[in-house]
Amino acid sequence: MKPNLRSLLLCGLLPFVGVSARAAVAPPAPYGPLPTERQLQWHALEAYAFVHFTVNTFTDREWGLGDESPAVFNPSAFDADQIVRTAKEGGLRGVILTAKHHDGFCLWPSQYTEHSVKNSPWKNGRGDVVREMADACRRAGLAFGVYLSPWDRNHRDYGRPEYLTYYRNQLRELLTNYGPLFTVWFDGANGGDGYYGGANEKRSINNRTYYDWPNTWSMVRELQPLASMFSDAGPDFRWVGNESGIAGETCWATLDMTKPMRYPGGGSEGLNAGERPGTQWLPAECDVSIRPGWFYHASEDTAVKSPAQLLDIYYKSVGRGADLNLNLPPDRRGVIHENDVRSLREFRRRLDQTFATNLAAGARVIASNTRGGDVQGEFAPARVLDGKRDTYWATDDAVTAPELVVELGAVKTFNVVDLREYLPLGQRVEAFAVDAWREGEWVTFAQGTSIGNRRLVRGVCVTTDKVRLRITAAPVAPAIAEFGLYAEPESLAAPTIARNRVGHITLVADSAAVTMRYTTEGSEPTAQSSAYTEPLRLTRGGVVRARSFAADGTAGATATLQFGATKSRWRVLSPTADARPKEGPRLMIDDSPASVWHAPTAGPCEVTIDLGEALALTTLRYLPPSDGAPRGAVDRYEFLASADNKTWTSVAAGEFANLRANPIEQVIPVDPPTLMRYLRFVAKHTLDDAPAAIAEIGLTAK
Ligand code: FUL
Repeated sequence: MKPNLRSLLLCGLLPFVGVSARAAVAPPAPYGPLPTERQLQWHALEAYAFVHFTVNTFTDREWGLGDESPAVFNPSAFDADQIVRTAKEGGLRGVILTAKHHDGFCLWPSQYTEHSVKNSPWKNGRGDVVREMADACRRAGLAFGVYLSPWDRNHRDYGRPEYLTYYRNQLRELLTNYGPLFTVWFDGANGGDGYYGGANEKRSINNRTYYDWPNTWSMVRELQPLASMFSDAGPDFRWVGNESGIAGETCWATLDMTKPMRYPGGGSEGLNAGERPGTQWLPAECDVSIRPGWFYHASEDTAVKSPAQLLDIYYKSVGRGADLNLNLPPDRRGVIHENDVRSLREFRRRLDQTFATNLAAGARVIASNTRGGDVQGEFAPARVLDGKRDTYWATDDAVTAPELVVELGAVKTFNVVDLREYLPLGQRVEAFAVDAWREGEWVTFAQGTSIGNRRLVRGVCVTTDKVRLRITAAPVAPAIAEFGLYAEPESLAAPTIARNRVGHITLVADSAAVTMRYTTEGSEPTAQSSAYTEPLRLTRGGVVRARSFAADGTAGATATLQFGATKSRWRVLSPTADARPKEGPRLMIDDSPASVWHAPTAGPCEVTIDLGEALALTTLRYLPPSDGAPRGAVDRYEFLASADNKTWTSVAAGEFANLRANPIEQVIPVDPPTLMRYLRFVAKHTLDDAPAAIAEIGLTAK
């Protein structure tokens, strides 16, 4: 029987009349910087979609130059409902559309420029992608937001004060004509050169001062008070410092805004982990594309992230207290490609299965301390199991390292722990551990640091009937809103695909009891695909997709490996090895992304490679250094080909875009395939004017 006020009085435990065990206990005082109402709404979304769509979709670029004709924008079957439905079925709660990317082309008929959908053949110039997407979101019950690139490579006034008036006029159109926006996304990229109304020159601006952000932000506040604004440094949520979707293992929702680089475009230092205690609540957003690039490229149809990769990203973004902004780029039809739809659907199915049942629901929770001693009251331990993020268990002010024992009532098996703090009181917990009761003692199976909006710890399966949460470091009494235990559905692991230097590919499964089946043309392996019996010999590059099938026909997850032609017969003819043997030119063809060749001096440089045989090239590849600081990454290039190492023909030339934020392998399709024996790569310019750096040069051939 639970003790009530009367029994306590009778036992003499409450010695004097007038003191009530149910007397209201004050909540804990807030700690550190606190979220605004607007930010709390943003946190509640957790995951939403980015939609990158513009002329780049039709020119096969990542950054348009600004000189594209509006005539190239002509989706054959644009379907806003399909795009929004795909996002919704993927569990994403909003959509942010690139209303204008760096190329300056506007997806709505802005009255301030001719460079928009009104001059494209799509819907005879009467179309409005922003309107259709906003309406589709409303119909589907998803939040809608816009990306309006500050950098505009089309506009003649870019770099001058007049451009700001233009930018704000456009922003006003978006803020006033398309209903409520949940976010306005301000990109920090400012690359320099562009078309600029025909000037074709480099324009440098001072990121800190040029845009006069405070006045633009106040316009957004006035016209869309609930919209949260993104930039590298807020004002409402911050960049996570990479475009791979991964927040720091420790990720604070706070940042020190007194540091001099805290302005949009001011650099990524400190953004991945945040800063504690910080001066402002400025949580991280993990923006990442479901494909290698932000815009649709047919050449990436086989490089769509797998459900397993998407899950990993989810656990490392949403599961570390950040929001996930997952890019789904429409293709040239104007819909999300079947491969992306399939992957996203399976990702969601697995997440839904995992989080359908909280295995701790209905458990008995016993805390080492409860605020005011009232274990049934407002701050009761059981609040962590009520499924509400606005109720919480709290302790007395002096108790900063409490424990919570969760008696499950039966033996259960799980591999995911889910925690939330009560955000209106600030980010309070600095470290925690979770133990399982096993054979008469506590065994720690999960540990972590920051919690914030949500912390998911995903590990090996644990089987027990009793779990203990320990707050191991906190400057003040914790306020824990939710606690959950979940089991991911079991599935056959994807085979491991490996390739050796001469191009032999092996598949390895977790268990001998399965049959591995594979494809080499990009399609999903099915029960009819070839069974793996011996190493595959694919020396010209391509894609292998493999999947395990159990005896009963159940299929597991698919593994995908993209690779270029083998380089075992290649030789770098020039430059010849210099005085730095360890840093020799062979590093650019050693198939090791981590070893990078750096040119000895700054300025343009050329490398010539003998491929050992004539090959019919289908793609050319450049991998920049990808170790965080892409020093020397080549941003303007040319590839030339020769049959005899004497007469050279240019095969491809242009810009490698967005390498600072997303230093991934650059793949250039060669169409029609070109036969060549010798390959020359010219590094015409680097991002930072440092000597050119090449991690790998590669290709695929027919
Ligand atoms: C970057 C841009 O330069 C990319 O093109 C993309 O829009 C990404 C989300 O932000 O800074």
